[in-house]
Amino acid sequence: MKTIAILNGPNLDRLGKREPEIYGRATLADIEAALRAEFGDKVKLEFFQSNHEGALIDRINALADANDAKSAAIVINPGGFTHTSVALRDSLAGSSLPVVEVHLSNIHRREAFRQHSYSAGAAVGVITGLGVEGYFAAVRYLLRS
Ligand code: DHK
Repeated sequence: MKTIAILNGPNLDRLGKREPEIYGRATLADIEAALRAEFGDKVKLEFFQSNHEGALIDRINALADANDAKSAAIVINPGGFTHTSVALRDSLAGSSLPVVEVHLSNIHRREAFRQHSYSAGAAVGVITGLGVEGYFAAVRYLLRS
């Protein structure tokens, strides 16, 4: 069975409480439960959230060392690291795994500093602004590809 790692970056541990008018009211636990209910019988889902850049990179690198592109894929919402982290981008690009980047909000409708993503260049595609549905669409795509 294929493994899809759902990685979430800084401050996404506070989903549901943090600026709900932007990020919605669903918590990360709600999202995990809904994804497991929908896809749990089709794919091995692994969830990981960290507020630390290095911890996310360690997780991506471990996933890459343990798998190839046929057996694993990544869905990542890098949070604020989207707009700052060359190191995270390098880790994703170097993993050789298919990556879909997800943002709950539409980063292109927001502040100018959010409109550039370092990590997007390492992704097959980016889903931005569809809220929780973005995670579902990403997993669905990776399952079919
Ligand atoms: C989440 C964050 O934490 C922000 O730093 C990004 C992204 C947008 C989101 O929309 O999910 O700029």
